[in-house]
Amino acid sequence: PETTRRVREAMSTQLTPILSRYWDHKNAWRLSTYEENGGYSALRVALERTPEELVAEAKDSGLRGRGGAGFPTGMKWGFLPPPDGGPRYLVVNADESEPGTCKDIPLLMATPQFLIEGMIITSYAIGCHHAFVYLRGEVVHVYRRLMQAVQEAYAAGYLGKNILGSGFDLDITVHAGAGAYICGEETALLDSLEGRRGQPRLKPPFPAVAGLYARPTVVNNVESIASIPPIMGHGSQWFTQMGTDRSKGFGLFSLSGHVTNPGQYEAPLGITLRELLDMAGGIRAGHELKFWTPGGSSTPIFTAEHLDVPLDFESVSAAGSMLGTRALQIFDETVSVVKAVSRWIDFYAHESCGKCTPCREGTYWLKQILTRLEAGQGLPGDIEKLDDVASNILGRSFCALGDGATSPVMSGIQYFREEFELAMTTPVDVSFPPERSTLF
Ligand code: L3W
Ligand code: SF4
Repeated sequence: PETTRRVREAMSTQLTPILSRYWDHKNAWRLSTYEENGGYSALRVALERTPEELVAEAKDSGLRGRGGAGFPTGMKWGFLPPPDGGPRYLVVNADESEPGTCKDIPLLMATPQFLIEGMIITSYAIGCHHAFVYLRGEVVHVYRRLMQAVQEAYAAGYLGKNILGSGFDLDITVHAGAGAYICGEETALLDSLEGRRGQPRLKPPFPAVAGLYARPTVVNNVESIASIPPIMGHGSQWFTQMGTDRSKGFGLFSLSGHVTNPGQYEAPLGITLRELLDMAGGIRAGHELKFWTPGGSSTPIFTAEHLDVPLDFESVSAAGSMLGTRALQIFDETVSVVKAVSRWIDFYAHESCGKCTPCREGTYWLKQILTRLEAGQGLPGDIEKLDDVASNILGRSFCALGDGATSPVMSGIQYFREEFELAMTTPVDVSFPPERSTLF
């Protein structure tokens, strides 16, 4: 009830939308539009404060990383060791690749100046003079848009030397990767940015201590950094009015699949799928919800019984999944769970970087078994073997990709075991009523 009350209050007082407030304006992405809507006023205020005050403000806001793990942003900034005269870096993770996740790229296309202003404030707070954006390699249009936005910010004096006469200098480099899901893992991202093959590093040391070029580095998600200007502009108390006790503020929820109006919906954390579906026109006409992911395919699936779970970090975990990136992929009754899980496992097997055995071998074993089941040619014990292989990947992999790959398999069997049993002997396309899926 407390969660619901806070969410409703924040929505009724129209605090949200914030980041997506003028996405539909003509030329929303231009610097002039951003300034007309109050852009860069937070930077002016921030530059008059001390870096320590800004780190404290970020901590007080309770902002937690919007890239999936939910680690407290201000705490991460506070982990940097004291300045030693050498460089320290901010790296923005824009390698958005988690299946179903589509919030950072729309944000970068529509209002990239939120990110740039957030990067300047964050860099000033942590003592960084060269910040990087690591962008997913496939999205050339986003790269162009971001480069234009960075150039506009330089021309207006928001980047470069002596920003707004403050004496603070900052350069931003935008780097496009080569299109590998693993490069969204922060240490693989850093290796890739340094020009190496993108594979995860052993942690610790965490990037805060030894990151880019072995220097102290803050790695934050696009949406986390884009949330900094509103927080610094309005103050941490404003931010904490939204959300729940331990999951403060607002976020972008991406609804895709069998929903009437798919898209990005900005709302306070703690909103439920039922409420989001109200905003998005419901499940497509004539159909009903069967299963959904709360945070992308790396998070265990939910079913219709989870429609009222508050979408905050704690409540989603308590219900057996993860909030992740708030990528809500919605599937109606026409979708075969076996087939959906099989497609996701194809993805993980393809994207496994190969560094550790459980994930490199295990994802292929999962793929082989699921391919047999899809064809109705299961071998005795295949369902148990799926569960066993997944259990042996989980907790034994070098990074979160391996663990994530087990989520759809284990949760799929947990909620829809009878579909896996039917697929042992009958091909999915034949066995699966009432009609062939439109999605897969
Ligand atoms: C200093 C310590 N820093 C932790 C930092 C750490 C990192 C952050 C979170 O995985 C999840 C994953 C996906 N001193 C620290 C410290 N840190 N302890 O905190 O770290 P961690 O290890 O909890 O998570 P991670 O490796 O960042 C991210 C899930 O998100 N996910 C998202 C996927 C999203 C994409 C995308 O397309 N955007 O790939 C979905 O569920 O499974 O569990 O910065 O350094 N003592
Ligand atoms: Fe690479 Fe997978 Fe191991 Fe991560 S879990 S290091 S992606 S092989």
